[in-house]
Amino acid sequence: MEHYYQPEVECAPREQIRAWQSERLVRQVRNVWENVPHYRRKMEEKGVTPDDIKSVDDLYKLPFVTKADLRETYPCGMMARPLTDCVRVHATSGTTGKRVMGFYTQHDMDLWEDCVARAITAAGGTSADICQVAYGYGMFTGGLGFDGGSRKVGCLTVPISSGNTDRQITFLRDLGTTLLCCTPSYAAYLGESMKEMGLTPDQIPLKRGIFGAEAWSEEMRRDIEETLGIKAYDIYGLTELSGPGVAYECSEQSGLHINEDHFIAEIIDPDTGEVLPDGSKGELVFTALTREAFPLLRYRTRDICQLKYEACACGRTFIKMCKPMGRSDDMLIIRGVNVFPSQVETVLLNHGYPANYQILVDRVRNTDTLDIKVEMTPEMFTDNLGEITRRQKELTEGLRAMLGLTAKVTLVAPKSIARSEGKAVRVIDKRKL
Ligand code: DLL
Repeated sequence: MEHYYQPEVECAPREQIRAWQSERLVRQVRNVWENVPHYRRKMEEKGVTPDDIKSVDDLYKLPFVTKADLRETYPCGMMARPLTDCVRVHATSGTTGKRVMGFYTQHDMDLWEDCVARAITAAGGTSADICQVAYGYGMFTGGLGFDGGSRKVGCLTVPISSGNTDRQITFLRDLGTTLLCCTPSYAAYLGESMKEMGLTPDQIPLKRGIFGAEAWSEEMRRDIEETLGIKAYDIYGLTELSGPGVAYECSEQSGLHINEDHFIAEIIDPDTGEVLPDGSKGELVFTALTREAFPLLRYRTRDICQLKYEACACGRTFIKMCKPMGRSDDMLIIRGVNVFPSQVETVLLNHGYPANYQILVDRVRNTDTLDIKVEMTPEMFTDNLGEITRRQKELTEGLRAMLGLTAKVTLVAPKSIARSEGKAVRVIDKRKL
């Protein structure tokens, strides 16, 4: 039994979706040309005018928007509406010095919440669900984005926000929460904490979870599903394009349907900017077709991804993106080798280490060092040094096979690496300091 929130859109014929996209693109390009001087300048530099854009086929003619454009025009320079027309602003944390703000009219809020409602419904959520929103509320888009979507579906919405694990578990049990929304790393942590309290999956009322805002592997999905006794679905989005709900998983759990009536996705070569053929791996670029206040065209996300064009068994006709494989700017270059944190995570999970880990990179006497701290779970904890050395060696071998690099692996006691309630901090690169 498949669930849809807006079947007339989510399952529309491909030609219809393309027609919507072309019509909306033409309108949006004109809107941006008339209202966003920075982008108009970029178009003029490229020799493009709105008359050159007649359909989706002309998209490639438009200039990209990058984080640098957002910085240059911070905070309001890419807006197409005055602040007085807006009802909401969200922002990224800006811990890396790259704060981004996004603005919304009431219309933008409505469409964004529809996207999140589609995601909740695709994950099997209905008005009978009790939805605990454990993403952070506030400037981060996770909490309030899910809040809006959950209320649209008609779920009883629990706006608990992130953190305070004991309180999360108390509400979850007292209310009988059936749907949990938070980052995957926090879901794993909640699962671990409940296991320690002696709760088995059948004693946990949860049925499903929608987790996103950071990369997580299939191995991590299996682990969360087992500990919490749920089905775990992925959701993708970014502040620049509204927040959660740009793409969402359905019952097939094999890629995330892109809300193509609102966003056009492209895959480009991150080095040359060239659009790559269907099915290639590269940088994901989005064009926002319906946003009024902050309409970005061809926005470079820095996320490395692949698009899937095959028909989906769920009946939705929107194309799918695979789980993002990392960010082009998250990629570490260690002793000349490209390393994505997700590759390290896959090796650890394949070797049975579902808990926390941290990647530390430094440079000693002009040579990069790679140290990986891996937490043991309470069940695997031992103080037998011989056994620890054997396991560390085994992991070092596994990592060498995956990365082509030798890492120094240290197994550490359960819960000795600090937990994050939002996005996990997995990499500490001291070379940049
Ligand atoms: O993380 C919005 C969001 C909130 C998505 C809640 C899903 C759930 P930002 O803080 O602007 O927005 O971060 C956006 O996070 O470019 C990706 O690199 C990463 N990201 C988001 N979702 C996923 C995901 C929110 N499902 C950046 N898998 C994006 C992998 C993700 N990475």
